[in-house]
Amino acid sequence: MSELKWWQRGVIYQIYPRSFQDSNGDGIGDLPGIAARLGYITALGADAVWISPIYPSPMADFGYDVANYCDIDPMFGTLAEFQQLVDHAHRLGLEVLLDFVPNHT
Ligand SMILES: [Ca+2]
Repeated sequence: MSELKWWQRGVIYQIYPRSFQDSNGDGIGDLPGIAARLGYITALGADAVWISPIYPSPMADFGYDVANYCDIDPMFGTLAEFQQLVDHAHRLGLEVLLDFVPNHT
């Protein structure tokens, strides 16, 4: 059992950002909202969070139609806010997974 990697034995909590937690009152969940709830997710016993697509997108398919894998859609926040989220997660001992849509095929 101890030879297994964290992703082989861990509990992964998947987050759909749009409906998870809005932090700025626009009605759309965002990265600061996720960051604000990481302690709660840790308390549930999760080892990692898996965040559904947060990349820039024309949103014809609610973010799964990714336009750029190297940035954050403004409705969810900024790259700086994403880095803050990752840093906060790591301080809590949480791993962070991002959705790579071609894996869905
Ligand atoms: Ca928002």
